[in-house]
Amino acid sequence: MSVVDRPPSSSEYEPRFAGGYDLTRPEKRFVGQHLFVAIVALMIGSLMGPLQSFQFSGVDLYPYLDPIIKSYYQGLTLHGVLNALIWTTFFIVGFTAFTTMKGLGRSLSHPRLNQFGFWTMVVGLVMTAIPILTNSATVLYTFYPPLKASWAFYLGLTLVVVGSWIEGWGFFLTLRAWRKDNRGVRSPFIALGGIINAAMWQIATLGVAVEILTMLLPWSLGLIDNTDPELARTYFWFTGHPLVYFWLLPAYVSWYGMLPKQVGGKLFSDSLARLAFWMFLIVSVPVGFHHQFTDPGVPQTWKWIHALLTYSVFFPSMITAFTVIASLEYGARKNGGTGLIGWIRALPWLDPSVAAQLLAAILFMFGGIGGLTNASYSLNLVIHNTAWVPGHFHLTVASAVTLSFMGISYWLVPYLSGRQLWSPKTALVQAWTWFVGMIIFSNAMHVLGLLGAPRRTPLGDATYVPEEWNGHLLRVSIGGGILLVSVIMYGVVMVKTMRTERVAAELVPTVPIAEPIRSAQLTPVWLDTFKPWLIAAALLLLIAYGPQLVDQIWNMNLNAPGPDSTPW
Ligand code: HAS
Repeated sequence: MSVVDRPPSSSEYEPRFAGGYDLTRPEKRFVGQHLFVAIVALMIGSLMGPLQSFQFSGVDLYPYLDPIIKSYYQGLTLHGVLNALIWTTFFIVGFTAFTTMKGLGRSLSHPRLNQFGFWTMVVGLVMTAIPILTNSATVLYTFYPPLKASWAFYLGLTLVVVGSWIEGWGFFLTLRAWRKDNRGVRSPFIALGGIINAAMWQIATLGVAVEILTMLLPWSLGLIDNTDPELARTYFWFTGHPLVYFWLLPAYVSWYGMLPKQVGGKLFSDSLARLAFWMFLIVSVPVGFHHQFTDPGVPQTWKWIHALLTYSVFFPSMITAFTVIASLEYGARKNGGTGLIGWIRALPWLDPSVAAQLLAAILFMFGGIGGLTNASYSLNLVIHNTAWVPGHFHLTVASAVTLSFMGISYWLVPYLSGRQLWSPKTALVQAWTWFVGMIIFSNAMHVLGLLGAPRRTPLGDATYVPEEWNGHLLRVSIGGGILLVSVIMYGVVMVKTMRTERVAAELVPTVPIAEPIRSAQLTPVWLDTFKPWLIAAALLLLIAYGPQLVDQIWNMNLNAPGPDSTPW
């Protein structure tokens, strides 16, 4: 049997990669700082998740956490903010700094600007965390008014966003400098993909920036007495839906631009990869009303337009499914894989980084199908505000994204730290336990949603629940328990990796960068140019949001006072 006939065993695990520019020690440290904050946030936030899931089957551990965590909702806020907002944002910005430098083969053009952005994010994180921990910001990660938080929570989140903008400017300036020196050359995909995501983020976060600065911050400071919950929700979902693609696109950078190399193949189509990213830039934002199908203040026509646009954001994911699977198949067949689907076995399943990302993508197929269900107005009326919705987003942000980021960190952390991954076998088991735990958890949540169980509710406290819920509530707890074990394993692998001795440079994993099958130079120029796509994004946004925003702002109804005061 030749070496290519079988996947490598976990002891042979060694990520494959292209050479090129090696980041300097300070640059590696800078990226590593982002990852450090991200992983610490994930670990703390993730401890809260299983507590909620145990609560569902009546095992209430919250009283044991008093006085740190006083209620289910404080725990849920910590879970949502740390996992959905902080782990993701810090990992994404750090990873984008990495792909910008590695992809363009040069240092950041304005490193001080990026450092300033990073520390702004850190200060924002601390400001956000203090009121959550002191129970003065128990408003969940969507912070809808009239729930009111301390002003520090809103200001802190604003700083996290502003810091990520500043880092984004650093990435644009670096790309601009690279383009000046490389006229006529197509921008390397991994750098461009990350920077398109940063551009989309700058547009997307305008909604939440206006919401906080014009409404929530002055309100929490006592400068205005009331808010308009409907307008606040419109601003929030202007940002809230593209937020999910801000989470997803870095995983796509890896699936398109790195994973094919890890499986021994090439990127099937550079053009399709770029097309998918540009499509996300234009259609990610004007879909927010699909979160507001049941809001009385939004006319049906606008809900219909946004539902239609939501189906258009489905296409770049279908392009991704096609191109990534084709790239994987190309690699697997090169490794001796045969058969219509038999080639799947020839993928290097024992490489924990590859396995984590493949499992993440498989779960995403189901998360995507659930997303399309949500987007249908009629079906949404059945599942809105039920346990189905957390079922959906645990397959997407907590699987497609989080499990991919874990997989990426299995080569990235060793590369940055100059060490080897500690116990690839444990890392492999971690990826599989996440996969199994998430299937049990999410499936139970989806079913509970269809049976009418509400989301964001400590169901274990109900004195009566329909009998048919009971088995599923238990499955939620079992899934949550497996996920807890898995996240602890992830933490152990990361800590132990950082505690191993540094190894000689040639033993350190290098960066997997996939070459396209057909030279990127043959990709049309319009797939490498920001201008037409930014204009299209602005126009579509104006059409899809302009009239409704003008109407809602014009008829602003500041009628929700919220609680009298906040503790500080
Ligand atoms: Fe969603 C609610 C619609 C995608 C996250 N979503 C949420 C919430 C979150 C979230 C957090 O229309 C809750 C917000 C809250 O707290 O209220 N979502 C969609 C649609 C998509 C979608 C149409 N969502 C995501 C992603 C998320 C995310 C991605 C995070 C990262 N979502 C909704 C709607 C709601 C909603 C409504 C509101 C519900 C309500 O009423 O409250 C689409 O983008 C999905 C398209 C994706 C696909 C899957 C393509 C598959 C791929 C994998 C290929 C496989 C490979 C593996 C490569 C069609 C690309 C091969 C493996 C081998 C071994 C060969």
